[in-house]
Amino acid sequence: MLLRNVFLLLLLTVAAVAPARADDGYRLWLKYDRIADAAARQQYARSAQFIASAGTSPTLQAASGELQRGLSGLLGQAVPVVGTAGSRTGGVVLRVDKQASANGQPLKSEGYRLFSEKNNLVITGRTEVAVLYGAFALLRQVQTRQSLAGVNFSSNPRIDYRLLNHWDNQNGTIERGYAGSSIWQWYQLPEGLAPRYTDYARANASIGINGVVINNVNASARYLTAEYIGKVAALAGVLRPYGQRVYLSVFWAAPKVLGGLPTADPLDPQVKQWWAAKSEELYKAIPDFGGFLVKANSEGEPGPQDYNRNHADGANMLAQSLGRHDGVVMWRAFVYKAGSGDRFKQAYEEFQPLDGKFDPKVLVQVKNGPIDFQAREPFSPLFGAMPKTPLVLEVQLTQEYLGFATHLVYLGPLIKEVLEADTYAKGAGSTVAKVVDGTVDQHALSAIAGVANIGSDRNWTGHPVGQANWYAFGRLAWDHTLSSAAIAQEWTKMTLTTEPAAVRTLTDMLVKSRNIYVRYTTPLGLHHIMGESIHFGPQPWLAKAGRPDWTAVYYHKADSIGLGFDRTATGSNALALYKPEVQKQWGNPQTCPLDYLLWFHHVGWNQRLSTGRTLWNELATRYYTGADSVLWLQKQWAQVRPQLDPALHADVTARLQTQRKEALWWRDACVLYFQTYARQPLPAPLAPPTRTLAEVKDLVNLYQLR
Ligand code: GCW
Repeated sequence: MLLRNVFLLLLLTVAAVAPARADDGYRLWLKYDRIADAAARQQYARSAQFIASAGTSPTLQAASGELQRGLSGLLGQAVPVVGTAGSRTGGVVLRVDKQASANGQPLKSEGYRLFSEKNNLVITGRTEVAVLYGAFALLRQVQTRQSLAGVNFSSNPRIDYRLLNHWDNQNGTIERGYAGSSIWQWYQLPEGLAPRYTDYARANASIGINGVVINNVNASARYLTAEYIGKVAALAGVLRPYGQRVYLSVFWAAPKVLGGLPTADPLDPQVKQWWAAKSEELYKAIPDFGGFLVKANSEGEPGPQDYNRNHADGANMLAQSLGRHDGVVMWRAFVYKAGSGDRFKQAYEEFQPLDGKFDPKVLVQVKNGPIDFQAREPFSPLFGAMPKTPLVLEVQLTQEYLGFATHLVYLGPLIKEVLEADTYAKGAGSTVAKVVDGTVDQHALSAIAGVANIGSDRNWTGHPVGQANWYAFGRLAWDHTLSSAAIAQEWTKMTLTTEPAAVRTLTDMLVKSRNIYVRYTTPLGLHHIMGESIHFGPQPWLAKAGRPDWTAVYYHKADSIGLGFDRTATGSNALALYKPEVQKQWGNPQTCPLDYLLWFHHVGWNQRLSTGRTLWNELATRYYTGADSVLWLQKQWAQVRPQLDPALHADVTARLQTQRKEALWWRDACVLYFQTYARQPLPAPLAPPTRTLAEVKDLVNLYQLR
């Protein structure tokens, strides 16, 4: 017995001094490793001697459980959960208070407030989920090493529906997924509930995500079968305590495929009835079911237009099928028809005329830019042009066009750029953020969606920095006024290190990474010049594809005179879709910001730009400096090695090597190809690529071998 105790004691001592196990990234930013600085630990411990939570509901248990796990880990000592504080002080008190307010205003149902009361730290909100969010806010405070003394702050979400869209297929694959296969294990559901689901829910709750569309917008009808509804209900049961509702992407022709009806015409009474019955069935199994996401008449998907109906006919019928239930329909505006002019304009042409025709339960979901998630796009002209319709902003977290899971690209700046873009819909300051959060047009509904970058990889996102994109999306969805740099710093401290110099270096890398990517792939407003089947590589010479607007030449329009797509009045005039103030900013090639230049103008090769260089020289310079900036990223990353987990550090080191190789590939492909039009040498001091255009083209051919 004695021996056993000694052995146990020994084991515990070893565990206490042993270095943390290799960091496999699974814990994401919810790392609760013991704070190294003993004085800091003691300081925090004084305010966290216990957690008082009288609630026994799953949500309150999730909140107190998370606090216990987090604080115990961070402080290196057990923090007990007690029922009520009683006369105790020096602890954290969870309190659901239907009257909770902050700064004289009632909190929103998900908003929380942290404040000190009788030497306790109170986390309050009007709902349990609000308290859960507050618990995560408190942990973030400690994880980022901010003081708890005299804490007094509150936070309300600015956007109501904050959703992840999974493009996950029923067979476990993920469309545009680069981090393994789907985390949903359909064959094990509904009986088998992987612990990973709970960790996923925790991660989402920690950043305020409150809805999950679990399947691909290119949807299978199978999710609407009784069998799958049971499976989805089981998942919903895991997510519910964490404040997340499930939604389904639906296959428009489901009434035919599953219901055996001869049509899927939204105005057909039988079709209406089929959907109404299906919604009823869903709500019976999932009382808080969120609703539907629909990709219709887009990229070959069926839709109401197959029956000469329009998007509003389809969306409204579906919204009405929800009946008295509290659900919504998010109808995607990602549409483009073959052969009808500039693709830039097509979503606008189809959707803008429908403004005012949608049911109040319908939101129209618009991608951030007019084409398709390119590394940089001007904001979609639909923002600011549909005042009567709540619009969902859709951004892509999975890096389909931003280097998959091998390129280090932090998307905070991209998302912020869109949110801050001014549509001038109701005068200056009508930013996309304010259109989306409903303040410009006083909408009752507001929503934002991020296409998830999550898969079965142990670290969830493949590239460790991909986690920062999931994180940043959630933080911005909650509060779009946060700065992308502040979020990067927060994530770095919670996930990688709190050592100040390393935090500075890493934050700087993250903040600059997206512009670096743009420079070596699509500088100056080039877009859609990636490979046909290899969206991470270059193929600017691509001239033939399934449709003209899937080629690269359609977009860059290189010729002997110059480069770029003229979208002014002398060209497609897509610019006219924007408000006059925006047209003024982008309409003149002399004053158009260089980031958008080739989006709107066909510019002569020898045209002098605001940098003092000619277009050709500036283009070449950007490709070269962009590719060389990857060397800078590598150098910065090497510097922080002592502060990071060795396995994680080595992982990113290898990915950066791939990134450098692929940046050179982009540089050489684009410079050599565009040079055949510019017909001039590279400006000094740039040295010509050591490979020929034919050799670079061959690289793509190899990717196309089966
Ligand atoms: O970017 C394109 C992708 C498709 C995707 C489509 C969409 C889900 O290449 O894979 O399909 O957008 O957003 O619907």
